[in-house]
Amino acid sequence: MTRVTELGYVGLHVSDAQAWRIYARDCVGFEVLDEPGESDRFYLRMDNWHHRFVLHPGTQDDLAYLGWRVPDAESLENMERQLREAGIAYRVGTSEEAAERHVLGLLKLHDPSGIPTEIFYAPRVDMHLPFHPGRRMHGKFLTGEQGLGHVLVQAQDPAASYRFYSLLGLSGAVEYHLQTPMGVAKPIFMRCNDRQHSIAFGIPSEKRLNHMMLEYTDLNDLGMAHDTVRKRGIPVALQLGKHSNDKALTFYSATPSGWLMELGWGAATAGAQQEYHVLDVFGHGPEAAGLGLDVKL
Ligand code: MBD
Ligand code: FE
Repeated sequence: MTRVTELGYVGLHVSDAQAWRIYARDCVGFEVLDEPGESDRFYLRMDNWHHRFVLHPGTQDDLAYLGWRVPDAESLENMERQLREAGIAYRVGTSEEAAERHVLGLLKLHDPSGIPTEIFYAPRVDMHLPFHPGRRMHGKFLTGEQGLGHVLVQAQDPAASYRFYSLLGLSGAVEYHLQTPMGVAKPIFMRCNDRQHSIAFGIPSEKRLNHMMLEYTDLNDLGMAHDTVRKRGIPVALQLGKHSNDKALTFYSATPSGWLMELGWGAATAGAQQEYHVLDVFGHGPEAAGLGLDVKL
């Protein structure tokens, strides 16, 4: 079986590009990149990849696409066969579409909730343009073989999403039973490398994207992000706390698009055996309600 190896890139529709540029630089530490002749979009960098995020300014505020990496052209062909045999509709991206994403090849399809999904190989890595953070940083973003982070997305039918992402080569299970205003949620967490999870779903969400998680290698960078978010009065949905599954110290604050950014540090790598939890280790106390994560952690 061919498996995706990481969540490699993410596209976002954003309605307030200027707010995003400021937030990305000052709060998170992203490098903002503008390419000549591409006034309809801009990029966010976290490492030496050409980009990890593409922001498409417009009227919406939601996920535009998720990009999952496979090692090489042969793996992409094998993935194609895997999708065909499972009866999943997909399209081979044209060379123009590959160039648009700065990759050498890709497939385009949709997950069962309609989330545009791309499977690609060979991202452009700009070794001549080493990552230059938008604000001072003590360390780096934890990417590499663990991909850019994780997303919690909408799943109208979690069992169907589980089957879909399993077909892409991710594995996982229900890892929490959580109290929500709408009853007990049983979110599923799925992985494709050492990162404890690259995608999760099963918490009711209005937007395609509930939150995005990025991880710093140095606790001081999480502290600086937290200070900046607090100084600017950005709403915090869940205060600093430590998750029981990935053991990461994180907090969740609102992005200029309304969905949440989970910034973290210190996650453990994925264990071999499944377990589930009903509460977190400590913290993650609720603060600003109505941002999509009114769960008791
Ligand atoms: C996570 O990253 C998360 O977002 C939730 C809700 C629970 C455990 C880990
Ligand atoms: Fe998360």
